[in-house]
Amino acid sequence: MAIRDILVVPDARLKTVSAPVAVVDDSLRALMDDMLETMYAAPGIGLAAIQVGEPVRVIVMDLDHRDGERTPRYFVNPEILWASEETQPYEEGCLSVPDIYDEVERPAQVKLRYVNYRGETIEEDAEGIFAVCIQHEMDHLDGVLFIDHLSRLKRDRAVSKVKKATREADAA
Ligand code: K2U
Ligand code: ZN
Repeated sequence: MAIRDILVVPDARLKTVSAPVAVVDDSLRALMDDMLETMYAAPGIGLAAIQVGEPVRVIVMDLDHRDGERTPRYFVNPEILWASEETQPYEEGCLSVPDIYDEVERPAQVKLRYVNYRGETIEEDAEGIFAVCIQHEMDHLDGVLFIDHLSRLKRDRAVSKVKKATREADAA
């Protein structure tokens, strides 16, 4: 397993619409293992493959990895089959938009279909932080960042702030 670099705005690759996965094989499982190690090291609770530069429809997640207890989740070719009309606000962040947080409104419940680590097709309901995180990650698979749901002014300010922080870090 390896920790990979996480792409940061304004990297244009983050706008990629990722391609569906043809088969869940050992090569894909190795990528998912690297994604998980990268996510735990960040730290984060979710990560999409494009965030490590791999334009495939794969997400990893671990919503509650406290005290060393790890419960990794794997979502290949995830689809939303149904979304509630009811929405919920959540203060989101993103490993590709570091140190920027803002409120995003998303459907409170969603019904998912995806393929898991063993290649099995699963249907599952999500609510709460699980619903927030899976929708945030699925946006990544379509080249959409949480700041794209904000006003243009807020989005532009966020990108400028990250670019400034990156310049200062590179100069240090
Ligand atoms: O896509 C990512 O960058 C991973 C996010 C996932 C996430 C974003 C918003 C809301 C929930 C999950 C990172 O985990 S951001 C860090 C974080 C950690 C705990 C709770 C919220 C955000
Ligand atoms: Zn993100």
